[in-house]
Amino acid sequence: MAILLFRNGVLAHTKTYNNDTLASTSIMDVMRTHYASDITPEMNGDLVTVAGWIHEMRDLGGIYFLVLRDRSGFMQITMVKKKTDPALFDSARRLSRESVILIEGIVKEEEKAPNGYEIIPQTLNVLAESDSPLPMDITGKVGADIDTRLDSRFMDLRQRRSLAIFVIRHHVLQAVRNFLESEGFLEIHTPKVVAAATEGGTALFPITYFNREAFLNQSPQLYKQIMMAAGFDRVYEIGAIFRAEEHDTLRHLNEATSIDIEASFVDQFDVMDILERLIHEVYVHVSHSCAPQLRDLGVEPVIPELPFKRLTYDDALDIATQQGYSTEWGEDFGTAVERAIGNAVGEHYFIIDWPTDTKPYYTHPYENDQAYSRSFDLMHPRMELASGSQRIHSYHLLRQRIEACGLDPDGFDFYLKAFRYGMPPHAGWGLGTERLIMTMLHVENIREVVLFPRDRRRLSP
Ligand code: AMO
Repeated sequence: MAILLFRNGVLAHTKTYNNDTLASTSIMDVMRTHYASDITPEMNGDLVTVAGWIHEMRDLGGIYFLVLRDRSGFMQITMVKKKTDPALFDSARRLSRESVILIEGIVKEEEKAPNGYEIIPQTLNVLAESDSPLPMDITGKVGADIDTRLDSRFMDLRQRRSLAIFVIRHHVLQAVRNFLESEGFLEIHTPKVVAAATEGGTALFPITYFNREAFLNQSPQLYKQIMMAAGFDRVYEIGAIFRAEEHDTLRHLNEATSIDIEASFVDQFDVMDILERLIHEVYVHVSHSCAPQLRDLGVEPVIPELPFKRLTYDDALDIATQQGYSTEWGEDFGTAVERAIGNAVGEHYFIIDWPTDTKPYYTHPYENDQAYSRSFDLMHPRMELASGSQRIHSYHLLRQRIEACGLDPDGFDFYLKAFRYGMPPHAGWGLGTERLIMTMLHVENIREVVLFPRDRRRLSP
């Protein structure tokens, strides 16, 4: 491994490291002292070491500007020809955009510079040169379609807008964890390679597990329920779910991240209460913690008011009919119907009391009218965000429902077993992380809020 060090623009020396010494020695040589955001005009005269990517360069003949970008922002590096070592000046002018450099320089207060300061370099180390032309423009001058962006995702993610989304995603999940922990939930991790379908037999990705057939998990559903039999009382998981759906839409992925909870000795209304407070908390946390990122995205999330409206399935059906859409009782709502209801309501809302047959086998029917179930969906006006229910905890009823749904109870042995030796009443929900984020940030395409999305056509990068 070789590192080239330029001192005053001249190749000062080349160091060769073996793997053992690389970590300590090379880090010393590339020790950055400041991020862009750490530097202020008041540091006028201070020596700093900054590092990052060359975002832009402007050559005015006698003066050369580099805009250096790091995770925190941009810095203007200014070289006046007459005052700069000619070798350094020339080597700076030969640099290609997006090369990674390290600069030691003096901070100079400068009103006209973007942050009120510029850096006058004393040394410049080229740590990694970038090829050109670049696979896409990230300065915002030339737009790129989503496929071009995803094909070179590492480069696309260098854009402020992309970075902002993932900083916010980090904060969303931090808020989720803090909130659920404050409500007594324990974080768990369940298997992603499984033997049985969770949500019914469709939409499974089969894989070969040694010489047996296995599947990628569609949801932690069965395992989070088993954890209720284990007496863990309140659990949550943030993890990958895999859906082999053929959809090629702006709100479906084949690999998504689900936030799942399950809680014992509660009913569906208790977990709805947790869900709406969690959504509220996430919006508050992001509004407070992510002001610069929200500015980069040009959005101001409106914190939803509590409690959320609750429509029954039958109410929702009436609204759809009033809007000119007909849905048969017992059918799920299609996209257009969902939109029409969402437009009529105009804010987050729940649809409760779904027909039992539209929901999965584990959903508890109402005791007094088995055609309806103790179930709910949480809706944003644009789309469904979460679904959940009171679960069946009786072994016999669950077996019956599995059979009634046309599934073979023998395939669910490991799950059903947990219901035979003391399963408490329980309820829970699954919330799509990507849908929560895309609706909060007014992002059109779900692929934008996933680092490396998996959809019908995309398996790489
Ligand atoms: P459901 O299948 O409704 O319920 O999934 C829950 C939530 O996960 C998100 N989601 C998806 N997001 C993007 N692309 C997909 N293909 C996709 N599929 C699902 C949605 C959805 O509302 N086991 C139940 C949950 C429960 O009852 O606890 C379940 O998986 O936001």
